[in-house]
Amino acid sequence: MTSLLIVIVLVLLGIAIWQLTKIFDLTQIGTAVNGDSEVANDRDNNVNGYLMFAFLGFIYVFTIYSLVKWGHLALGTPASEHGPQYDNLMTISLVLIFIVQTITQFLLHYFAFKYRGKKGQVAFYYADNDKLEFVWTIIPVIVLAGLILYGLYAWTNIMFVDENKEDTIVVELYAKQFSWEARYAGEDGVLGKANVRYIEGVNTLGVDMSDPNAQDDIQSTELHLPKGKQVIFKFRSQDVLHSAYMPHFRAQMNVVPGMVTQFAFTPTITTEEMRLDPKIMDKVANINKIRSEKSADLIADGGEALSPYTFDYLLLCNKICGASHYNMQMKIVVEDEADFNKWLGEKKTLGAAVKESQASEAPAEAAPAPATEEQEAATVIDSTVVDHK
Ligand SMILES: [Cu+2]
Repeated sequence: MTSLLIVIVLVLLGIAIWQLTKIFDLTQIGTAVNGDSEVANDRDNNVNGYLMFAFLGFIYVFTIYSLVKWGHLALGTPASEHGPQYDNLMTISLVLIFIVQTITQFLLHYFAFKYRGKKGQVAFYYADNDKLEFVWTIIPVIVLAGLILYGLYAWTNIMFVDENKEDTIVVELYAKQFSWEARYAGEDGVLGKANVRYIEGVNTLGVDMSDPNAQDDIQSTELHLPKGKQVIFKFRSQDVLHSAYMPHFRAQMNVVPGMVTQFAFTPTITTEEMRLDPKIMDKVANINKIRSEKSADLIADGGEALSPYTFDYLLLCNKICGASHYNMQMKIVVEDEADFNKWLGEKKTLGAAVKESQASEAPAEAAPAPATEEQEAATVIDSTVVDHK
């Protein structure tokens, strides 16, 4: 320990002496006889001027290279009704940023080159120019105002939910560390009330079973959506802040504990149709190429080959919510309405599921009891709550 301290002291002493000699060197500026001082001369300025130009070229070339090399990683064909509008806003913003960046970077580096230091050249004093200031203020104002207005228009369009619109379905998405569950409102189109305090056994979403609207609700661990029908999502969280992210549908909404958030969209492309989309086919082929290369390595090591990947829509969590956040996802299946209805029809309603589990657990007990005081006091975070009787 002592020797380490001695070494540190010696190193610091060395740095101090080195710094002192530098200060001494600086005091000698201007007194050098041969002109070999630390002050930049014309040659240094020229080198820096041309380096500025080279850097400008580097920015342009790298931008183009990035677009060509990674451009295909963008999201691809939007699968919801509002998707194209969203993509349009994104494209307009990117094109504007691209134009402004190209021009301003050119000006910045060109002027740095043009007005590089020259021996005997003095800076020109130029106070201000009203006309010039007016132009470079008013142009960004107009462009930004236009962009913001268009953005607000698109946002209201996307976020507007016509609650009275017929032929919609209501789906609740319930987030918890680290999985999703879905609940369909059932025949009546109304979700039953819910609270974490009611979580018990098969009732994993804490639905209030004394609410008449809750009886026909249907729970699922896979999200099925009918093509061409507006889906109103209601988001709830059991524990921490999550974010429901459905990139193919250009949809994202925060999922906040203690409140219900909402988003609605109409899916326009079924899973089967999307699998035939050229961009998706390219992506799948690329992923499978990587997987087969990996499989070859695995087999060489005596392991098992990876199964080939097929495309599926996904619901992902987009807020870092804990250790397994990266794997918090749910498969989304978009299908024709008939298939969707068939799938939903085969599922048990929550009322039936709760009754069934109660019958098998405690045959003596009759109807589902509303939450008792004891249940209210139960730890809400623990979803493995079983029996409070
Ligand atoms: Cu999460």
